[in-house]
Order: sequence, then structure tokens, then C-alpha cells
Amino acid sequence: MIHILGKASSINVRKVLWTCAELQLDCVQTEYGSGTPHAVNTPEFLQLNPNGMVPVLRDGDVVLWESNTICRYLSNRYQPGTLLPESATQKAQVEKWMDWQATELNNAWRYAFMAMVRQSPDYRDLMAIERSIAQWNRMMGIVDQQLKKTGAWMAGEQFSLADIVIGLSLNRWKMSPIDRPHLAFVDAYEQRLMEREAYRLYGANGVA
Ligand SMILES: N[C@@H](CCC(=O)N[C@@H](CS)C(=O)NCC(=O)O)C(=O)O
Repeated sequence: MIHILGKASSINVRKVLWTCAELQLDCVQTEYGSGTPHAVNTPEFLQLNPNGMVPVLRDGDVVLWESNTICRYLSNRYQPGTLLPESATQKAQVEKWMDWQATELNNAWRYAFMAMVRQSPDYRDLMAIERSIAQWNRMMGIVDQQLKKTGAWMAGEQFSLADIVIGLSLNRWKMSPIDRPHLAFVDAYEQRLMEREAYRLYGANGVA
């Protein structure tokens, strides 16, 4: 049985839940992380993930952390070629957007999101908030241009893991109280995502 340790409110845990739903995998999820009954700074949890973060996946003897890696693992192991193409060239296109989301896009929104949504006292520098919003909007412009090119999904004509990680990022962008440019291709993409039950369950489910 696949066991996902991590709170369902976490954007990174929702990537894994959405992936399991797309692959129609049976999984059990337990709420772990701040604000839940299960702490992540215990010796037992740190054995599983020394970073003290969610999600963690347990699948038999396999223990994994890093949400994008978990999504790749589930796809490769249970339905190769479905959410992650088998051809090296097509796979690289999907992985490019996954890596970009985890590094460039996440770094762009972090300051503004922590300040304006989480209202963290550690993020109060107004200039840094403005810079973060500008970067965030610029990166969503890159997403818009990519969608204009494909006319469908992030990595081409087929829905893939790239759409799971970018779809969740898009939902966060739309739900955050910031000034946003109108991006027509992103809006059309959001409509396409809304047709998927798993996106409605784990993506656009009212949680930023
Ligand atoms: N790079 C990691 C980041 C994981 C991460 O930031 N997890 C957050 C929740 S979204 C966390 O565990 N925070 C500590 C907590 O909730 O206790 C991944 O993608 O899995």
C-alpha cells in the first residue's frame, strides 16, 4: 500500500495526491506537518526525511522525499509513459518544467506569498514584496507564452506531470491577493484543468 505522509493543505503534498488520482493508485494519506497532530521534527520522522518536511512517500521498502521526485517515481513505477513520456526528448520537456517550477518559479513567489498569504512577520520588506510579485508575474508570463505555443498542455499535446506542478502553482498565483496581469492562455489552460476531477479535488480546491 502506498502511504503518503503529509498534510493535504500543503501544495507539495497535493502534487502527490493529484498524481495518485491521475494514475488511479490506491493510497493512504496521514496528516503530518505543522498544524497537524503529527510533528515532523521527531527522531522517527527525521529518519524518513532529514529535512523534516512533507511529503514523504512510503511504498513497501521505498522511502522517498521531494515532491517532484515522488511524482516521477509513481509515474515510472506504476504507469510508465502516461504522465512522464518514455522518449528521452519528450521526457526532458516535462522534466524541464518540473525543475523550473521547483527552482525558479518557487523562488519568485516565496517572499510575496509568505508576506501576503501566510502573513509571516519575517517577510515585511515592502520592496522585497514588490520585487517578488514582479518576478512571479513575469514567470507566469513565461507559462502563458509556452501555452500559446503548445495550444494545450505545458509540455505539448499530452497532459503530464509538468501540468500537475504548474497547475498547482497557477492556482496559488490566482488565489493570492496580488495585482496580476491578464494572461489569456493561462486562463484558457485553467479552464482545461478544471475539466479534470483530480484538479478540482487537489488543485483548485480552495487552498492556495
Ligand atoms: N522541496 C520540498 C519542499 C517541501 C516543503 O516545503 N514542505 C512544507 C509544506 S509545503 C513543509 O513540510 N513544511 C513544514 C511543516 O509543514 O511542518 C518538496 O517539494 O517536497
